[in-house]
Amino acid sequence: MSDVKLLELIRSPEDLRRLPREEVAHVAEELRREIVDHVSKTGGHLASSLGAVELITALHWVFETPRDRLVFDVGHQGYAHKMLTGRRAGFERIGQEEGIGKFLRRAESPYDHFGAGHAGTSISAALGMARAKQHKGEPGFAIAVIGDGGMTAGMAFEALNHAGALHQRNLLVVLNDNEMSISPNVGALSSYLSRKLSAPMARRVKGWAKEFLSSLPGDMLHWAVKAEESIKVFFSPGLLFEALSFKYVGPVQGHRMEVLLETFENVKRMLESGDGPILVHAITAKGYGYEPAASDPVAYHGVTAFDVESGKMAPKKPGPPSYTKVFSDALIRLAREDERIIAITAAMAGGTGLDRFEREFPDRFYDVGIAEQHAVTFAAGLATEGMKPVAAIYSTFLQRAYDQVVHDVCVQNLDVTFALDRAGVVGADGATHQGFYDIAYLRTLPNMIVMAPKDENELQHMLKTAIEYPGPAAVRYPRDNGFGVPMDPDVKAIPVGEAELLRDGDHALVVALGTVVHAAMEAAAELAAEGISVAVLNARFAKPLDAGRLVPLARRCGAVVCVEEHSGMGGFGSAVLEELAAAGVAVPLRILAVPDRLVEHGSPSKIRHRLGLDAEGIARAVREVVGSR
Ligand SMILES: Cc1ncc(C[n+]2csc(CCOP(=O)(O)OP(=O)(O)O)c2C)c(N)n1
Repeated sequence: MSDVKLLELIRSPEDLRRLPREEVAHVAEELRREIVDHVSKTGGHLASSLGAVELITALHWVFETPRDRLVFDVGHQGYAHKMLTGRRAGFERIGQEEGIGKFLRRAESPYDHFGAGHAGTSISAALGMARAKQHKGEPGFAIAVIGDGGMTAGMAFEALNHAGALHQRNLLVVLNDNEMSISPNVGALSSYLSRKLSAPMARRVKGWAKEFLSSLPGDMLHWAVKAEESIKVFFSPGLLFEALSFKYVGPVQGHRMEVLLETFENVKRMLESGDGPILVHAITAKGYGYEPAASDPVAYHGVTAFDVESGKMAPKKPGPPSYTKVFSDALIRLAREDERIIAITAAMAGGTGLDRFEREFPDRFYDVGIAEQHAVTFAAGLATEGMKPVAAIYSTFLQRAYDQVVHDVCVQNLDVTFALDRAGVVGADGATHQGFYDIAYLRTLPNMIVMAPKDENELQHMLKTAIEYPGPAAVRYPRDNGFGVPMDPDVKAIPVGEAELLRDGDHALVVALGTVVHAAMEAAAELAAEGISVAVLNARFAKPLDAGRLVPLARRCGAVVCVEEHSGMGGFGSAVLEELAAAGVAVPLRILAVPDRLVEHGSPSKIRHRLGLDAEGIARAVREVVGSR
């Protein structure tokens, strides 16, 4: 067990602020040890949280939280914040039922001023708070802590632009720059911020440049001023922010507590005298202070339980491949045959399995940064030129690019494939990451087709179907391992809109979409033993529906249960209802889906059980619907 003398005294940031300055660094050390200790048992976001320990501790010590609003981008780096704000005990069950969340949530603590999970929101939210304080005439500041990855989100720039225009004097942005997103950060901004030249060296070079310039003859003055400016641009990452009307402070060493305390104290004084908005550029290292995480921050971004001594995580249990892996294998195969296929990710190369595609086709792979909106319109642009872009974006993150899907892809009927990983229950990541809305937000769009495979074998066929389909097509699949079904050696497109009758029956029809088809088959077998004969239709497509199969089956069976791992409102079951109503089929019908409330973190199987999305729940619904006739 780690040695936590000081942390025992800290129930809130007020307790931290009572400690003398020279103790603050020790608090950070204890926090770091405790984070490693806890996460080694539960899993969680390790490298990012370790990289932000000093920043968080220093901010809480210098600023008057919660009067001063601390807003974290994503919130995955905020474990030290959780520990300093009375949630140390909660780490025993982080990400599990009844435990604290992996991200920050307003419901969890009065110190969590803004919940998140998705990147790029912190500056906008903090600006709103800073502005509200100004409207209400209240003292204090709003502070956004954002990573260099988060800063690649367009929204972050929209907020900087607005804050600069407002000259928001009570706003502080802390840029936690570790040159990493989940993978190494990408983009021109990242290169611009990168500190290949250390600050002292930049100063030396600037000094040298000044001397040189002052020795030039007078008629070259104009040139000299311009040259001096361009040297500044070249060596100071601050000019970008200064152009947006922020005062730039940095770069500062983000793990040296004395440096941070002094910097934030100065910055606080500047804010008090109306000098905001200010951006502090802190240079940090992901995984800092724990060797295994520091040397492999990609692997230690999100970890399962591990051994502290060796850093080793438990080896993956042998078993069927994940849907993610099946997707990337299938895409690589298809790309070998079709040079037009281009793969796009928004900062999730590892998560979507596209890192493997990149290894084989580096020139046909794009990581655009945390920029889902751009990813979609970039794909649309590629499609106008006859390429076959595949945008692999988690169901939850595609929400951000809704208008791009509508306006840029669907309205122009462009040939873009959307591979929606993490569709359905996500488990420990909780409400912000559940993939419960994609069918609803996609099936309403003209030209779009939407499908979900019943197993990993069907996923490869669906990917081919989507890529061959000449318009927008989406395939949704879960964060899971497959069932271990045999994989067909030949990948073949499925006729668009064709469902598959897996089992015939007379008393009820279960229409299922996606991997819940397996639970539906189990339920049907169980019900057969009770004398209830159930037909199971694997819908395959949420749009277009196979009305030719669905309508006569529903009419004959006289009772229907629809099953999907998605919100019941506007989802697949709703689509079935619409179709049956249009055909004049009025039979008892139940939609088994996610109800109209948030589903927080927890184990996926328990969540599915609670929602009735397993064989037991399906059998229960069938009995009810048959009994209600
Ligand atoms: C909109 C959105 N897309 C993708 C993600 C997945 N994601 C979580 S953390 C992260 C990297 C964030 O990098 P950075 O902001 O630099 O923080 P660091 O982990 O490096 O401290 C990404 C891409 C997300 N949370 N939100």
